[in-house]
Amino acid sequence: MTRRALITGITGQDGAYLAELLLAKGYEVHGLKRRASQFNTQRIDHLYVDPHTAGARFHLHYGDLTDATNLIRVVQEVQPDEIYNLAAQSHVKVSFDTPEYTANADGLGTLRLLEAIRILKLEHRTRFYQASTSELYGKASPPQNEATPFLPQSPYAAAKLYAYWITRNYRDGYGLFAANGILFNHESPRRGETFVTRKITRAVAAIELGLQDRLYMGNLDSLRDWGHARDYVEGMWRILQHDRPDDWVLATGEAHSVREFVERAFAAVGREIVWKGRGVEEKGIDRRTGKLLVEIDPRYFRPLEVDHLLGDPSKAQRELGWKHTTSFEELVREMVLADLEQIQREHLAHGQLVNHAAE
Ligand code: NDP
Ligand code: GDR
Repeated sequence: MTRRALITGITGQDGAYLAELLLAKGYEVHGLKRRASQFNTQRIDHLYVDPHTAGARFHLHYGDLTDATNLIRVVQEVQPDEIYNLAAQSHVKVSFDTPEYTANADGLGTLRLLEAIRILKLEHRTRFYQASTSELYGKASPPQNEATPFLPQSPYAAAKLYAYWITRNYRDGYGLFAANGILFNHESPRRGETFVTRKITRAVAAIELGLQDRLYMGNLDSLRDWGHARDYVEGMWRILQHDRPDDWVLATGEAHSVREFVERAFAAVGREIVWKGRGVEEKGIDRRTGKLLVEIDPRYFRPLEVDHLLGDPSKAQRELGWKHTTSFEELVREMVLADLEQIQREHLAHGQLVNHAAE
């Protein structure tokens, strides 16, 4: 029997990698996508198959985590063996501007899906994965593992804390196979452009191509445990294949500062950054040319910051046989090279459009 998965957040970074993985494993993949005024399926367009094609195994459904009746209908239609709840307002800084919406989508949205499973009496059929996060640890001292107490530092993390606990409650109270993956930061060339890694790699590529002068940054000193998203979606799948539902940390076990990410990204195009000044006056200068490349803009600081995340993935290594395969250095390099290629392509396409207009 073909296994059926429903992925919420399929149009996001992780949703796209997970859909690829599950299709390669022979699953029928259903995804929830939001209606938008412009196409929002760029990350999964290569997976699209005309639904009229015989044997099509990839299907999209309109939906939103804030709309319970719609979620019940989609879950009823799909009758999934596995649900991966990846949909979320996932930007920590934006959650300070939209705290109520973030709580609704990220917190209550999880409850709505769990209730859909219960209402439809799918408790013994459908396994549920919740995209929990290292942001739950907030101010907790590193290294963080499954036993570390949570100290959330943002509306995003507080909403995800509710989602974490409601997932556990449904597991313990109703016998659902409901698991939390507590994932540390994971990135890729498909990362959203306002997260720090992608913002840096796009800027480095644009500066290298002479299309941008400078990169404006927030806090350079926070430390993150960064891995590659492709490795982490493999971990999500393993979490739902385990013989019992549980909570799992996926991380690399290595932390690097934002500053180091900036240095490595510029190093990937052969530039060395020297730092001058302190605090908001700090500047990153190109050692060879003396050009100012990095400045601080306080608008990127957050009302609360998470200083040091460093995961201990030993439980997942031991019991799931999961380990990251991409190093920090490889990740930064892959992202910079991908952005060089993408920006060149975009620029060329734009240039061609201009030429057509002139004809
Ligand atoms: P993205 O921001 O790239 O993707 C989020 C997805 O959620 C998009 O498909 C988005 O749709 C969708 N979405 C947002 N709001 C709603 C809503 N109200 N209803 C339905 N869909 C919605 O996130 P990632 O892929 O990076 O992360 C996946 C999940 O894992 C998220 O829950 C995130 O919080 C969590 N996480 C991420 C980590 C990371 O480092 N990447 C680490 C730990 C946890 P649209 O495309 O229309 O915007
Ligand atoms: P994070 O990711 O908050 O860890 O959440 P983000 O890349 O936004 O920030 C990482 C760190 O970089 C600092 N920073 C900046 N961040 C952004 N976005 N833009 C800047 O200009 C900038 N300058 C410095 C931040 O202050 C922070 O310390 C991500 C998301 O994917 C969440 O959904 C997920 O749960 C966690 O990772 C694990």
